Amino acid sequence: MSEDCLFCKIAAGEIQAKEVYRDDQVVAFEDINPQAPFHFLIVPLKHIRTTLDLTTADDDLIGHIYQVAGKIAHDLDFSEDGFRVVNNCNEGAGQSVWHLHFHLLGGRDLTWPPG
Ligand code: IU
Repeated sequence: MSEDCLFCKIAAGEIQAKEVYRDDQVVAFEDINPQAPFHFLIVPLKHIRTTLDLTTADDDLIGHIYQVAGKIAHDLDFSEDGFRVVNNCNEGAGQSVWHLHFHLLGGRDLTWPPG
């Protein structure tokens, strides 16, 4: 756990979030500023600052995150209409919280390319 990291505190249960999924590797919760009818953040319990800090030791974790994304979309019944998994890496791409997270978006038409 990293001191003063919001998502570490949510992962540790010290700050409440509207959780939709949790296991021994990740927690997923509603984004506080949703950009789609379904907008969740899938966050590893382990503190990783950005995508650039991943190592081969995290390969299974990243695979697991994608599997969890599909499970949430399926369980909440928006998988068939389409969904998107997004990771913003560094400020230029819009990263604002410095703990690795994946946005899971669905429930509306998602345009391409993203802004
Ligand atoms: P970003 O890719 O780092 O910009 O995503 C951070 C997300 O975290 C963003 O969509 C925020 O709305 C969201 N968020 C949140 O859900 N709860 C919070 O307390 C804070 C940010 I601060």
